[in-house]
Amino acid sequence: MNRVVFCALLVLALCLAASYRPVDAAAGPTVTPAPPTPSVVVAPGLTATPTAAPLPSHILVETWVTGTNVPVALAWGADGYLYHTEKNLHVVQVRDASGALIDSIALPIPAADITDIYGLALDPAFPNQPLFYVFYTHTEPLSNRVLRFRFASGVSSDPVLLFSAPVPGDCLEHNGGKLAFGHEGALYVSFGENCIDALAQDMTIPQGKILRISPIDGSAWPDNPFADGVGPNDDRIWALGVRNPFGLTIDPDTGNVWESENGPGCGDEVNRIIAGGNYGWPVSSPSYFECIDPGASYHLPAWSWTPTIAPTGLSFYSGYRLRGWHGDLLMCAWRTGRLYRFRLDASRTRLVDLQEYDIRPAACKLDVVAGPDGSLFISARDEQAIYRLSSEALWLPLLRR
Ligand SMILES: [Ca+2]
Ligand SMILES: [Ca+2]
Repeated sequence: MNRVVFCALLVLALCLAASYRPVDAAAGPTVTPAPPTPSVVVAPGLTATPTAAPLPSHILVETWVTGTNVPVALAWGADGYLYHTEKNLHVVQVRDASGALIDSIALPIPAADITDIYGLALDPAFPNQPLFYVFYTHTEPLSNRVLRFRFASGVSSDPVLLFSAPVPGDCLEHNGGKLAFGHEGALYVSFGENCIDALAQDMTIPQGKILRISPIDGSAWPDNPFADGVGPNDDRIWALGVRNPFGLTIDPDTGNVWESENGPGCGDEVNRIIAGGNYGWPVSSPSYFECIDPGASYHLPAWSWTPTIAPTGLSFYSGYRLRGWHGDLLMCAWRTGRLYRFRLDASRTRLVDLQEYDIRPAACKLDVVAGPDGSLFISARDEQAIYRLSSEALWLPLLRR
């Protein structure tokens, strides 16, 4: 083989191994990728990061709120208010359509018991049922918890502890901690492995899992895939093998569950989570080969990244204000601050295209949700801001000419 042909083949091999790859998660465990050979293992560090495109010119980016304190989770209520957690302030903030802060909801437990608040969900019947669900880290005993409480007439009340899991080591990271309601009424919880890899495959504990519980009392949802009514396996488990799932959302069209998670230096993922699915961590990632060979026995990601981008908030865009975006899956990323927009196929089970947007000077680092008017609301930590992306009327630029 002459040198030119050899180089061409090597470049082709690197490109194939390193490129973004939408993977058919629906194919499941029957897909058996060929094990990598050493000649392509160098690929992870060479993966090209696609160039982010600017937003379409008719989309306006505004700083909606400044001076926030780690707004990890955003949720619009049907009452027209935005509710968001403040990770370090131990409250749920309430903002009106102008962004003005109109209330700060203290949880009905001692503030000294709270380290951080991560996830937030509003009851499906909100505001008729003014029930809030928060995922937070409790101080003593040190544990990750899901708390339901009522907030009405300016008063928080009726705390119900739906879930509590002791922190198994000394790592208070990889908590995940996002909450989402399924169409059947179950509460889904994305729970990280608290930095202990092996826990993600341990069926007796909830770490490293997607859980599906009753929002009434926190019990396992009756038809959970591993529910048998007895121990030692945890009947609340809906899916397993996840690392640090910092995004969780439900497709409003299908009820499908989607998750984003942070990989170990490679292999950041978006997954479509199905009942009983094993998403591989850490068994699929035991070595330097982890980003090349996800293994044959696990559900492959719907999308993956190397090098990592640290995916965070994830939600579907159900609005119409951003023309052509309806039904797309949106995501933020901690490392890049870009806005990620995925298109799905007709079955809405696969991601078939990704567009990355550079929205500077704004940043999409924590969460992204659509507001009631179809605008997008995006949060970032270091910038202490919530941004709004809305669509300028298409005829306005013509008027300005
Ligand atoms: Ca059991
Ligand atoms: Ca995985």
